[in-house]
Amino acid sequence: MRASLFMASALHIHEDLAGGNDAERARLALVRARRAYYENSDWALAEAIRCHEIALSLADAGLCARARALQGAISLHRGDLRGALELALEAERHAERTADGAARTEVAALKAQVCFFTGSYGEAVSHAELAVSVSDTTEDAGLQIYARRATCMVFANVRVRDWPERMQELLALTIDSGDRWEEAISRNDLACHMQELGELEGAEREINRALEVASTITSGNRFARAVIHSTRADIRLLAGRADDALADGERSIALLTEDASPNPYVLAATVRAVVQARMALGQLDDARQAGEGALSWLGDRLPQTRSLILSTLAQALKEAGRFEDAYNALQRAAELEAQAFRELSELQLSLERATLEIRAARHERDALAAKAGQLAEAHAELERRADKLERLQEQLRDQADRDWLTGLGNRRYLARELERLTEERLAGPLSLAVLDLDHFKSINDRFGHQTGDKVLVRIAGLLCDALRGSDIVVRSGGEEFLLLMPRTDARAAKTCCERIRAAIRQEPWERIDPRLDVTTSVGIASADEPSDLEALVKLADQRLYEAKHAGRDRVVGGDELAPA
Ligand code: GH3
Ligand code: MG
Ligand code: MG
Repeated sequence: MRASLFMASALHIHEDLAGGNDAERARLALVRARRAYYENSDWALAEAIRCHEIALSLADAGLCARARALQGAISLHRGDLRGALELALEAERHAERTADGAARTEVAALKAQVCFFTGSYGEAVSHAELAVSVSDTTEDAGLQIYARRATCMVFANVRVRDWPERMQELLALTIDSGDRWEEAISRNDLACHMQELGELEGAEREINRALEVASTITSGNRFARAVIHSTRADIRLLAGRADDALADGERSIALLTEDASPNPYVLAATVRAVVQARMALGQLDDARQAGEGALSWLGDRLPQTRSLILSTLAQALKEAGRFEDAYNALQRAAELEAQAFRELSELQLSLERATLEIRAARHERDALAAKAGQLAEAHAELERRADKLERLQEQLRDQADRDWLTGLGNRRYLARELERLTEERLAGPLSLAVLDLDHFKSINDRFGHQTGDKVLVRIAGLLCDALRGSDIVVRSGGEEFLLLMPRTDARAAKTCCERIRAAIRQEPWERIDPRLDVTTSVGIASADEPSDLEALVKLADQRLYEAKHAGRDRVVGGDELAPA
């Protein structure tokens, strides 16, 4: 009946998976399997394996980690600690490569349990805390409950200070979420806690509520009921109600063994309760039979659990006066303890070795990342410096191209501009004027060199004001300037230069000195399609010379292309 019910739900899931995104569907399937594995571990295991294959084909590290973690949890549930450990380590390696909160939670929860079972309690608690805190960074209430459920037994057994509060918190979460299976198990855990505190009445009340809640679940409650009956058997044993305890224990065993691979920890604890109950009832042979039955069922698995059953049996035999049998049972128990110890040490060693390897890999990865960061920083610094150098170079070039007194371009600048204009082969006419102040030597002589400088600065200002943006003006020598006027024919150049000559003549020089007068001579050379700019400069120079000879304060040239 139950098997067919689960098969139906499995089919249902497969139908769901028919459309939509593969990874998303696998994640959904994993969540369902995670919820169901206590009650139907065969189906959940098959789902986990299937999802792992999908994860591999999608190369999805987060999904790989989750599928392996679920397989590990199921292995643990079935008592296969070694298998669980290997799966946990594989899952952890996958989880290293992902920020997936669910994957990190599930892997940490599994590692907490594995560490606990192998006796690494400190590690167990830190993984458990990690699982809970990572689950809390997600919005997933189911995951938060899962993290707490899986780590509950770690906190409780290690006896962390706040474990009773943690248990209450988990119960409240399960009630909020409306998940009755989880609520029933939480009440069971609470009842265990009360029993340990010796509050047997409260424990009985809580365990009865747990059973009530579990009974209302319509699909998949066999394991939950088995656990609850097992707990109630212990409570009733302590309360001196051996009859009731025996009934609960037998009920629990019947429910557990309906499963082909029952949880051996729960089974062994229940067998122990049954043995003790039968002893209390004076049914020594039945007690012994129950114990031996469980031992043969366990075979060579779980030596520690078998040792527990044997020491319970030894107690019973001793009380019955069968000292030799009691001694033999204790002897076997001691051997099993030693074997369990060896196995655990070996597992602990491989766990620690793997943890070290993972840490080393993480360290290496961090070191690489740090190195990459340093390189990027150095690279950025180099770029910043290169930029600065370039700016500096620009400034220097600019300074080298400029006349310090007037701020105009200098000869170097002129040479570059001439070269550029030659290369660009500008279409249209071009005019060039050479301008030289008249009798400047005598200005210096009469008014002083500083006044001469002021005149030069003012002349530069006048020239800039008179020219267009596309014109170029440079100070080509002491009191000599050169004007380059692209797309300007001779006539326009002449007009412009006459305007400049007049502006210089009319400038209120008395502002510098009341007796000061400044005039200028200009030579112009123009060409329609200039090819030899050097020749044009030479021609303008010649005309300047002519202007000087003709009496100064005049413009010569600018007639080449003038209309007749
Ligand atoms: P001309 O009309 O024939 O051009 O006569 P000029 O006196 O202007 O020509 P000349 O070449 O004999 O003298 C130019 C003078 O310009 C000589 C030099 O002292 C002066 N001079 C050159 N550079 C500067 C400068 O930066 N500042 C000052 N104050 N004077 C300068
Ligand atoms: Mg001169
Ligand atoms: Mg001069």
